[in-house]
Amino acid sequence: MKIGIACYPTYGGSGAVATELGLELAERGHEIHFMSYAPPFRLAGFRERVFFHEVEMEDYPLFEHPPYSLALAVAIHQVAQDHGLDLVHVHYAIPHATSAWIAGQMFEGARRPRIVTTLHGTDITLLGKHPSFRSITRFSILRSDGLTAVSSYLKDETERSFEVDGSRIRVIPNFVDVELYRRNRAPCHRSKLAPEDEKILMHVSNFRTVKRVEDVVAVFAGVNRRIPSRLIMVGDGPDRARAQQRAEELGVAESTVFLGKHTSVEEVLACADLFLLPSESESFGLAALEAMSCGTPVVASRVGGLPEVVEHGRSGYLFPAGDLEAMTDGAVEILGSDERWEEMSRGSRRIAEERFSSDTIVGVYEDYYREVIAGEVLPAEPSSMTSVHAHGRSDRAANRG
Ligand code: GMT
Repeated sequence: MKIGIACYPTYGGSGAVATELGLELAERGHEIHFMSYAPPFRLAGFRERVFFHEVEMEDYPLFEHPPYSLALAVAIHQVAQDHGLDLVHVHYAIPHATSAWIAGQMFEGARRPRIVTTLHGTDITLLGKHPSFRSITRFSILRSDGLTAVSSYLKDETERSFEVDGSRIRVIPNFVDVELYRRNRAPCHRSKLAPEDEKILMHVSNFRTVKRVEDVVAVFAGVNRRIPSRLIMVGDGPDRARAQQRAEELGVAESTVFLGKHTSVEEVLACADLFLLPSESESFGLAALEAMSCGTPVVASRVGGLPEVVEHGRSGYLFPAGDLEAMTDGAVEILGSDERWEEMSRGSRRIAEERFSSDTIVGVYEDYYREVIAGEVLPAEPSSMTSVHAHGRSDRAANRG
């Protein structure tokens, strides 16, 4: 298949999933065309059958905010025409699903590529609900030929808040390359991150408010009072300064390292003894899965899709968001006993291998694409739109040419 992928290039889960998916699909013989305003952060080195198309935007003094959504629509239309794309897969609904729909309209009845939208999280749970985006988000996702969500939680949320018929949303969970994300990797950086007698706690994110990075520091401070340890903070974003300030206030600044953005997180995750993800909301928690694949147990919030990834008592512990005392006690329990840690580490790895391996999940995406291209997947239109639905379907049939 010839597949276009539109995603955010910045440090974040949706761009990471889009890129890993594209690269895995290229390995399987598909031709992949990434489209974004910059190369996605995990897209490095030469890969056969992989192309990147930078979305060009004219900087004109009239624009306070250049209309990226329109430029992306033009890019999708152009790349689809030039390369004969079978399908365009957009990651994160805003604005990608809308741009893809506009691009589809630009074919004016000629054969157009099918459009698949994957919902990742705040495109539904936060940003998508905002009055300035809700109607266009709903409209655009309803017009995608295929619609997926990264967890059952996110599917239910979409159904509830956007009145989308849930049976039309396919849950395809995020995945991990279990060969790349594993414990005993060479070279091992552990000795460079912490002295041998200290446990390593780690957090990876884009440091947005929803990640509660100050809680990461507070839980670490509690652990540090009881167990010699070090906190490695990977990533960057708006709340980094607050986390640094909290580390000063709690007297753990010297034991806390802010590594900044890292494109090969597998190298550092493999050194961690515990992963902390105390988020306010999390539709999946890709970073937790990547840690688990490295045999690193997780202490996280029991929110959103996290219980679908982290099994409480088997791969770590889940507690209500903000319950710092429980998180600290859970972390100390895991780190305080080698036997308990080994058990949880094995459990984490096994869950990643058995349920979330890229070998399995990428195949699920391939099958789904084939269903969408064959017209076997119904678009996610609700029954209240029946007449539009019937009209839309005949248009689509004509478009298939
Ligand atoms: O929704 C976001 O905040 C952005 C997105 C991203 O690009 O980082 O994160 C979401 O997508 C990830 C990949 O599917 C999920 O692992 C994250 O849980 C999800 N973030 C939230 O739901 C807050």
